[in-house]
This record gives sequence, structure tokens and C-alpha cells, in this order.
Amino acid sequence: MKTEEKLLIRALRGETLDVPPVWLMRQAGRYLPEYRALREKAGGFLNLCYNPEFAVEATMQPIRRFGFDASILFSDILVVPHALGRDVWFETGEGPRLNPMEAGEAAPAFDPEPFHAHLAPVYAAVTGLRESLPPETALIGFAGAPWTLATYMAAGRGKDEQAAARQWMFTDPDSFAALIDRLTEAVAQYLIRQIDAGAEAVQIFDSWASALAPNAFDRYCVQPTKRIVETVRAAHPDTPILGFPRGVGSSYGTFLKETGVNGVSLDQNVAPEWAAEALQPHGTVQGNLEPMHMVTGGDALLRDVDRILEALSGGPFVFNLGHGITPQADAAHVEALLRRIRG
Ligand code: 1CP
Repeated sequence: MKTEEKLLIRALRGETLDVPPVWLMRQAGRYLPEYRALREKAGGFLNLCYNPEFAVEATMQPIRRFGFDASILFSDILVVPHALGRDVWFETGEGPRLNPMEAGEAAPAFDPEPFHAHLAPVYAAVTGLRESLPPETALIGFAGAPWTLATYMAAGRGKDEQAAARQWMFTDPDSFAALIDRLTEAVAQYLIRQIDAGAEAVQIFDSWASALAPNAFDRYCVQPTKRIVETVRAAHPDTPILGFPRGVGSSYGTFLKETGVNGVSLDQNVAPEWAAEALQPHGTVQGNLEPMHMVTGGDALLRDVDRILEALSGGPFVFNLGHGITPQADAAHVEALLRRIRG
């Protein structure tokens, strides 16, 4: 099937479909026994990310089990700071760790050759996936947004509402702006290479956008995303781009209109009726089921699915969760979700 015929791509180009395409953030991961076995075999999380065979397998697992309309490349946002020469490692059961940068420290250089050489296994996984996926399944590439990457580079991990980066941006704005600029360039080039390799859409994860007050939100989330969109579009005008400035409430509208993304992914705190009115006239909406329903299931799950379908099915829409599926999720609830959506 051609890329433009796949349901995800049609929805991202603005089409209203009878049954929305569905995929789930973190659809690969610890809630699946086959993922835990694969991570064991690989000898750690980063080995999954940097070995194309393992990355392809981890991406395929939820597609085989559930038949989602889209797959998302198995990788992590922190491979970009890693490719820029920062240390990244993984604490089992906790999460990724980096050597924190000092406020005022010079941004790492963006040297395209070693950067893309470091990320070559990711590009190989993308190409391998286009050969392995079922013909109707769209392949999404992704990257962390500059702001969210900078928060992990400043703090070394996720903690304290990313206070380290918020402090740095005010105590030494010039060096912080330089870091954001460097990341903006690197992320744009990274996404272009993923599309070159076969990604059919890309998503930019700004998981910590909610930690930005309005002026900073414009400077460090909206403007860098806009630049990434322009750079990627210049190379690949037809590839849809999704943004996920998580937790920004009414500013989702500003983000959608000003960055030029095709669609916006919403967290679960946004009322779908508001999104239908305020956002869908300007682009595709993706979301936004409370991820806890994948742990608890039952009638409450079905009620919230119905409310979202009812509110958003009249415009361009992709069904997803409001954030990633958690390790405690039950595969049976994922199946119930798909049955409810697809009938
Ligand atoms: O199916 C998929 O979605 C797989 C691909 C994927 C993506 C898109 C992974 C695998 N990570 C991500 C993005 C990612 N990574 C984000 C943005 C989305 C979000 O907000 O969740 C962020 C913030 C990270 C950083 C990260 N990686 C964290 C959060 C750390 C913190 O303290 O804030 C964690 C726990 C990880 C590890 C990770 N990444 C992916 C998986 C499957 C895992 C768990 C690894 C394991 O325990 O085996």
C-alpha cells in the first residue's frame, strides 16, 4: 500500500475517517512479556536501541499482537544527546541517566558526520521496518524536542519539574539559547535522515513543555519546533509532522497554529469537546485517553473511549493515549480498546 493511502497518513493530512487510526505511545515496552524477554536477550535497553535487529523486533511486537494502524520506531529521545557526545546510560527499573551539564556550559558541537554515524543503527532499523511491517501499517519516526532534551541534559534525568533547565534559562540565557539552537539543528537533521530511511510521519515529543511559563513556552517550545518543521518540510514537503507539547492546556492551539505541524497529540487533561472546537479546524488531533485505563479496564475505559470518539470523530483524528502506556498495563485492556474503536 502506498504511504498516502495508509489511515494514519490520511488522518494527518486532514481527512475525516469513519474509523480513526489508532496506535499507543510506548506501545512497545515492559507491559509485554515478549519485550521483557527481548531486553534480557539484548543485555539492556540501550542495546535494543542501537542494534537494528533488536529495534525492529521491539517495534514489531505490538504490531503482531494488536495490529495497530501505526508503529513507532523503537528508540529513545536520549540517543540525540548521546550522538552529540554526552554520556547516557540506563538504570534498570528506573530510567535513563546523563551526566548533567552545568548552567553556562557550552553546548556540544553538532558535527553531522559523527552524529549520523552514531545514529546509523537507528536509520538501519527504520529501513528494516519498512520491509518487515504489514503493508497497511504506517511507520512513525520521532525525536525529543529541543526543550525536553535540554531539560534532561541539564538535570541528568527527569526530576523536580526540570528545575535545572528552568534555572539555567534565567541565570545564563545566552548559553541556554545556544544549547536550544544546537539541539534544534540536530533534531531537524535527525528527523530528515529518519524520513530518508523510510519513516512516513514523525512526532516531536516535548514531554516537559508544561514546565514552561508563557514567554519561555514561545521562545523554547514554539519557535524551535517551528524551525524544525520548516527545515524538515524543505527536505520532505509531504511527510506529516505531529507535535506533542505535553500538558500545555489552552496553549495547544497556539502551538498548532504557530509551529505549522500537521497535528497535535493531546494529554488526557484536555476535554475532547474543547479540542474539537478549538483545534480540529486547524489540524489533526491525536489522543487522548487516560493511560490508567490500560491498567484498570472495564466500563470506565469504554465510557471514556466513547466520549473521545463522539467528540473527535467529526474531524481529522488519530486515537491514542494522553501519554505512554505504563508497565502495569494489561494487554487484555488494549484489546478491549481496539474492539471498541473498530467495532
Ligand atoms: O513504543 C514506543 O513508544 C517506543 C519508543 C519510545 C519513545 C517514543 C521509547 C522507548 N521512549 C520514547 C520517548 C521518550 N523517552 C520520551 C518522550 C515521551 C514520554 O514523555 O514518555 C521521554 C521523556 C523519554 C525518556 C525516557 N526513556 C524515560 C523517562 C525518564 C524520566 O525520568 O523522565 C524513560 C523511563 C525511558 C526509557 C524507555 N524508553 C522507551 C522504553 C520502552 C523505555 C523503558 C525501558 C525499559 O525499562 O525497558
